[in-house]
Amino acid sequence: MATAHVTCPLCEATCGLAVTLDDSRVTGVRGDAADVFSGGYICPKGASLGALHHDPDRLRTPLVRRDGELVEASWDEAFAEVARRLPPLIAEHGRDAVAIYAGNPSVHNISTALYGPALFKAVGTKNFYTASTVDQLPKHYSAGLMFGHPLTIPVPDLDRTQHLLLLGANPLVSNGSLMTAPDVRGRLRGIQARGGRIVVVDPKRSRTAEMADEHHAIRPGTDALLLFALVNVLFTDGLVNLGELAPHVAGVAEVGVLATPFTPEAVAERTGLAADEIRRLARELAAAPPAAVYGRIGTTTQAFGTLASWLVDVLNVLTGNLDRPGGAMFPLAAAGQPNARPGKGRPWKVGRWHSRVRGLPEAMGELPVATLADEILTPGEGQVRALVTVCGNPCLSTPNAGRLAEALGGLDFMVSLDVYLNETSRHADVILPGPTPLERPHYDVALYQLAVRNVANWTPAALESPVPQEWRTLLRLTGIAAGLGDSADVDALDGMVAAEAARRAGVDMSVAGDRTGPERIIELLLRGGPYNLTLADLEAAPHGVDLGPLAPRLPGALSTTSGLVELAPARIMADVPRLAALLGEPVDGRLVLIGRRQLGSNNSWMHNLEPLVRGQNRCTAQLNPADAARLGLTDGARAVVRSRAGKVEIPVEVTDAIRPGVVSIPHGWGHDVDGTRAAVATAHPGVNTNLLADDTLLDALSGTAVLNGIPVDVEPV
Ligand SMILES: Nc1nc2c(c(=O)[nH]1)N[C@H]1C(S)=C(S)[C@@H](COP(=O)(O)OP(=O)(O)OC[C@H]3O[C@@H](n4cnc5c(=O)[nH]c(N)nc54)[C@H](O)[C@@H]3O)O[C@H]1N2
Ligand SMILES: Nc1nc2c(c(=O)[nH]1)N[C@H]1C(S)=C(S)[C@@H](COP(=O)(O)OP(=O)(O)OC[C@H]3O[C@@H](n4cnc5c(=O)[nH]c(N)nc54)[C@H](O)[C@@H]3O)O[C@H]1N2
Ligand code: SF4
Ligand SMILES: [Mo]
Repeated sequence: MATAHVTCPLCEATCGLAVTLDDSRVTGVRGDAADVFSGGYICPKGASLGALHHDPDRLRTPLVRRDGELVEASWDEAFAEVARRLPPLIAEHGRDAVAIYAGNPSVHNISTALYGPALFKAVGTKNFYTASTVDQLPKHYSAGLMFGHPLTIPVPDLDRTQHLLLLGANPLVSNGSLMTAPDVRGRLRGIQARGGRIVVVDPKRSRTAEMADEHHAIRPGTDALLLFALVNVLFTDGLVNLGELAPHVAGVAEVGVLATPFTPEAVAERTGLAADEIRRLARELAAAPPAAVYGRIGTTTQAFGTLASWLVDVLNVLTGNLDRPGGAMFPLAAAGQPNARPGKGRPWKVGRWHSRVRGLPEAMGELPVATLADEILTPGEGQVRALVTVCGNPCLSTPNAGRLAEALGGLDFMVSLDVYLNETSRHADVILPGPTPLERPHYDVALYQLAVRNVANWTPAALESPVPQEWRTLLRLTGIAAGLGDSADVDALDGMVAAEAARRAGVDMSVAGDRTGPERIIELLLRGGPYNLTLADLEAAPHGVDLGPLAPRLPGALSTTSGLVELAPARIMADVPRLAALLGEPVDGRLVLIGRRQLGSNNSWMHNLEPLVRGQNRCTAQLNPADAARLGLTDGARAVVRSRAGKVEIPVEVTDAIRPGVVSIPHGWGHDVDGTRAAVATAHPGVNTNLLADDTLLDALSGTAVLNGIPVDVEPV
């Protein structure tokens, strides 16, 4: 029996787990009590790492389509097939004819995080899409314009704050997002134990709302109005107090002018919150030393996602809470953090190109995934004819999923890097699987940049992998896309990726000695990082290295041209009239659809693990008793839910936890399609809520899909 100490790569919390192994069998997974960050915390998903590792349906060989069927093939055959089909397609139709979609796990996977960019660059397409445009892009957008870099995102200093105003997030279930914080429940209890308050704004009395001191059931999609009203009160009541931030901030007066029409009275009906409650929330926020405002997916995937994301940090600034202990602070990760060295003052640019069909602007090098189907289905110069998916399941996770499935069915060629034959990869001509989390090394390059405490933890692979590490697969594809054929020298390409990493980190390649692959890159990033750490230091610390609580970082973390926090960026100000226009409009009574997460789900892809799906069907439409009665629906009855984009049939769950006027359906379900290989998931299919999500509804600035606040009609089947 051996015990491996690993960092769980499944969600953003980065828990340390102790995995017991009997040869290559996983016999147990526990929280690692000695982990410097998570201290023994574990959730049901982490506990299922063994089930994931041993899942008989997980792919262990490539699949290649022959005569219409996906059949097992050798790695050489699979790469040969890509080399036979992709380069001629690029030669004939150009690089933009190949689209790429990178999904959520590509951020949690060291291979795709470090080597994905090489492939994306070699393909060189403008049709680059990721899950960010169904997720957090509005936050990158507002942070990029306010602080100078889209990854300069402040996180609530959970362990020291005395007042947390949390909107559109349910970290007790999601375990935190854009806020890496293992054991959120423990950390929130800590706030209450030291006499602080937690205020939750959510159309649903979520688990987080249940433990909070106060819950406000807002009408979906109206957070920007509420936040603006809080700003309005700070100005009218003379509560704006930047404190030590004052010399570092521009645009305060402009924000005050913009906030004028958004009085508590003006937003009360639409938000569903009483004006005097809104006033009280603003006053209590201003009075609490220190406080943090935090918004997540309920505030980003909505029609005013960027405005809401911006206003969250406007409030943090106006109350003097940005960059102070207990407020909203900037982490300083040990490796790979672009803002670790004082800013270069190059303004962050958006809208450098636009999508062909709908003219939607690029941000962070990507286009809104809500328009991927348009680009595939609309003929003409520049039409997308091939697709590469990397750790993504857009057929379940992106809006108007029915139309996307139709589009994928008509592609000339598709490659999926995926560990399952699922709703998306079933459309591929070649599927290339990767190792399980236990068969690969891990270092969380992305998420330590968003952690509520500065930590670093290296995980070596616990088990040998029967399939190539995905960085090698990515580099073989990079070779094909770069015109080097299917047997390019992977080690030479690895050297080129490392050289680029060394250049960016400002260190000499030789400091990494004879290391190769991700180990070499992490070594380079650590050596170029702010703590003078080496990979050997981390190898000697299997439970992680604690680098201390977050420390103030202004003005050094800023990279705006002015060197200041830009509180009133022109692009964002230009979108305020769209929000103000709502103030004059009557509120209609139509039901709106929102989403929710569940402890045992990981977006769309861990439903093939028996321990996570057993028990009652969790894919239900939650309705308030008043709405259910009006519609003639009872608990357990089947309903038809219809939107502009599509319809689904789904069992109803009547609960007073949900606000009247709102329907909640979780995403990631809908495993009832042909041609997949996932017996357990197929037996627990649920329905695909993204058949309802409307691909024409976007946050105007960032192009992020509206997944919360979709107008729907509900009736009994
Ligand atoms: N309606 C609605 N839709 C939503 C959301 C919502 O709240 N409501 N949330 C959105 C959000 S926040 C997100 S992040 C997206 C997620 O959207 P996606 O990223 O498209 O979906 P996932 O379900 O995370 O799919 C991950 C895929 O990666 C594969 N995979 C897992 N691990 C590995 C690996 O190590 N290597 C490889 N090669 N593949 C792997 C899985 O088999 C699966 O196919 O969904 C979004 N969609
Ligand atoms: N167990 C589990 N954990 C996960 C995931 C998972 O699928 N399962 N997915 C991971 C991913 S990819 C992400 S991005 C994170 C997301 O992490 P969170 O942002 O915490 O996501 P949710 O748990 O969906 O919580 C969103 C909350 O927003 C509320 N909401 C909906 N619409 C609105 C609105 O208009 N305004 C307000 N104020 N609230 C609204 C919903 O009712 C819900 O309670 O979770 C991650 N963690
Ligand atoms: S909370 Fe996230 S990181 Fe922690 S065990 Fe669960 S899935 Fe893994
Ligand atoms: Mo996400």
